[in-house]
Amino acid sequence: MTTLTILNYPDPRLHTVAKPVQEVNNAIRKLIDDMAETMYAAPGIGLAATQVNQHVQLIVIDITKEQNDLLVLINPVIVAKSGQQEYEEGCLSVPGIYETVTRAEKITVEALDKHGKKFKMDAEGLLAVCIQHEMDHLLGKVFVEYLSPLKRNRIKTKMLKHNREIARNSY
Ligand code: QAP
Ligand code: CO
Repeated sequence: MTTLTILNYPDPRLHTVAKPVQEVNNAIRKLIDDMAETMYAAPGIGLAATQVNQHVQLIVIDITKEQNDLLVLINPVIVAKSGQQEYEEGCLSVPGIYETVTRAEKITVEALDKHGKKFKMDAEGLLAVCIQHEMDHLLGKVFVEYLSPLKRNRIKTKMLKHNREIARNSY
């Protein structure tokens, strides 16, 4: 397995719209394994293919503390949603930044699993937040885009400085 490089906001590639997965083949299964390893190593609870510069509709999520319940969503579609909840979100592409975002409380999602088999699931609470956050990545949207322009610009400036530091340290 391989740990992949995660794109950092405001990298313009994070705004790429992902294409549907045509076939769940070995290349996709390898990408799933590498994304899971990358997420677990971070550690994080969710990662979209967009964040590792692979622009296909694929998400991995694991909200368990034990990191032993991987959820793979391929070509996910939200078919029902209800209610509202506020949650303080973070993102592996925006390290060190946590802000409150309002999203649906309950969702129903249809997707393909890692075997290419269609399934349907209900989610609420943190899992519902995480699925919505990761599906936004597939549309090229980062959670900071829900914030006011003032907050977003402060985060952008902070991240550009942070990214320069990283670049300088690896020089
Ligand atoms: C998305 O985020 C999420 O800033 C997944 O320094 C987050 O895994 C959905 C992380 C919260 C719902 C609620 C963030 C790791 C991980 C950081 C993550 C950091 C290190 C974020
Ligand atoms: Co994210």
